[in-house]
Amino acid sequence: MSQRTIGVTEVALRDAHQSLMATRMALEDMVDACADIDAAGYWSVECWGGATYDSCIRFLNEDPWVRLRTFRELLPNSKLQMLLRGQNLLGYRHYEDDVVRRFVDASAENGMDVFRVFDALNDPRNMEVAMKAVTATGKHAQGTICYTISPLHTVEGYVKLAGQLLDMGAESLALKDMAALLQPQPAYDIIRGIKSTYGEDTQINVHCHATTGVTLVTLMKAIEAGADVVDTAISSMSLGPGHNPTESLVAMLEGTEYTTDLDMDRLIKIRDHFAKIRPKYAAFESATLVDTDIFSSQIPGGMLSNMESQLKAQGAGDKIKQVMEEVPRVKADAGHPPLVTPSSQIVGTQAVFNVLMGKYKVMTGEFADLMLGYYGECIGERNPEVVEIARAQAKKDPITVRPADLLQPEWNTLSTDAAKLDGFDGTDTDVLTYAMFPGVAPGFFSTRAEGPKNVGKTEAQLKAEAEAKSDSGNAVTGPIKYKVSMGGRDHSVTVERA
Ligand code: PYR
Repeated sequence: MSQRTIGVTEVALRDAHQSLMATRMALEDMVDACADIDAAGYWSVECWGGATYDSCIRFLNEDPWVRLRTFRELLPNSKLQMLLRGQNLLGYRHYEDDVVRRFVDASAENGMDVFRVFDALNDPRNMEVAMKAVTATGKHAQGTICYTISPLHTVEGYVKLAGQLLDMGAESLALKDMAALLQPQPAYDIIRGIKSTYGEDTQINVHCHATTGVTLVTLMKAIEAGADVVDTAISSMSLGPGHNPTESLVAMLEGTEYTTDLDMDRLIKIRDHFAKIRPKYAAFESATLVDTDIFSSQIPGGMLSNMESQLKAQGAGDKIKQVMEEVPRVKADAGHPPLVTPSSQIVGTQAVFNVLMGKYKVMTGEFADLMLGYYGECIGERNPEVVEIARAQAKKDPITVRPADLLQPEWNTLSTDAAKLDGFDGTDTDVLTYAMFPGVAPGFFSTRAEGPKNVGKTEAQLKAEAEAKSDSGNAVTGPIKYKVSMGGRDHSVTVERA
């Protein structure tokens, strides 16, 4: 039987720890796995972008560019892959085009190969500059379709979006299912639709999270429909709000017309490495394993835990169910955007405000911007009444132009402001760090010389905890009976904890 080889992107070094442990994994906990990852036969290794940049400077005192260069050095035979939020780069607002181009150029120069470019609203105008910049560097520009479900989202709509991404020069397409909403049949239909419309050689990469429990089957159907590459995480870094296990994919394809080029001996070594590392970060893990409520609430796992902590901070932990019901309503008012950074935070926070303070009584600045078009266009019309409230609160008019068209050149000002900061190293990459995180960068620059901080537990701490646990396992918890002999007579005494 001739077999088609399915490429695999390993996400352990980026999205797996972003989804499972709040992006806290330090570089030093990844380096020892790199030789095996490099030799395992992956199509690409996702290792940078998404929330890792923010986490590096905010929590880990790590220079993200050093992280990228280290991966480049340790993974010489691999294509390095990143997740880029289109015009938002790795931050949460739109940047002016020159800043976008400089960021892409610097990433390519520092070793990035595959740029998965997405926009939270699926607005192609917010991806175009980044995609063209990637193509200009000669690197791989991957255009992304963020998958969501709503009365307006159809297979035909996704196929049309794929065409727009191909027209702007996408070398491949990613079907990105960040909330594990992509069921097997729609995956099959979308991929067949794209391949039959634009050619069977249109490369499609499929990214699914595992949270709803259905998506290993989705990957199988996607492969049957012609998907070329799928994303998985090594088993010790998989499942829950994360991704499907790499070794399970390999096993699933046995006896079929499909195979992978992966070397199982290497996979086992990678698995064993992360099995040792993962417990260090247990404090950051969410308890979610499988959650099928996501099909109705559409709230991805990461967003749910954010909302829970927002509510608890307001002493309203009991309101979570109301908020979960409010999210789809707010999403509909906003024109049905997919829920992914930053739209997930914007919609989620507004839903919390609506439940706590009354419907749109208080609107966040970001939600007002979303309603007024400052993040781009959504598939659906925005609720005109809510647009009016946004206009009144934000004192701004709605726009229909590409949001970045309204921005003035900002590189010179950013460079001048960054140069005033203690610890600024004079590089363009430091200016980019300041551009994306002006609130966090000054603190990071001033402490950078102290070196990276590992926020996971040490091996000694884990050992002490395990010992304490096994001691408490031996400890007696229930009442104990003693035989006491007094004056030649035996008495039975029961001693119980007070
Ligand atoms: C991010 O933007 O960080 C995602 O993982 C979607």
